[in-house]
Amino acid sequence: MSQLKNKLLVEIIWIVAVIAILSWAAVSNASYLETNQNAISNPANSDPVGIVINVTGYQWAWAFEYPNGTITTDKLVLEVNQTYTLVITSKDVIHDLYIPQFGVQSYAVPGHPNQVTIEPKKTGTFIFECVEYCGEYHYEMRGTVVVT
Ligand SMILES: [Cu+2]
Repeated sequence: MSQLKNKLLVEIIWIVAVIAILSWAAVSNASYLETNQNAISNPANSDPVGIVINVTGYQWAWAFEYPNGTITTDKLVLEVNQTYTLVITSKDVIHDLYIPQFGVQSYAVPGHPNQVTIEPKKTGTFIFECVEYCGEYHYEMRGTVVVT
């Protein structure tokens, strides 16, 4: 009988511990994304919001074109508290832009632009990378997002 009680106690401790750990992970993840950056996915046919940056993936780099015509490769420069729409496409094969600290992941598909709206809430240097295997030098498709 007491062995059964012990098993029940262990079972209850396990259930409570798992719920506590998962709750902590969910809350800390949500607040991390909330306090760091803010990203909203936009359907490609909706109007872009804020400053438009054309993002082109190609084998094997990313090009970011700003409204004044400046193009940077492998570095995305943004201002804090400014709204941007990234219009993401590809010159060749399918790529996938991933900016983990912005909660952004979007395919770059030739002839089919995807839009993501972001508003950096914090200054700093973050990373981006391609997360769709796109050929021999796929691993070179990474760089930094600099928020000033
Ligand atoms: Cu790629």
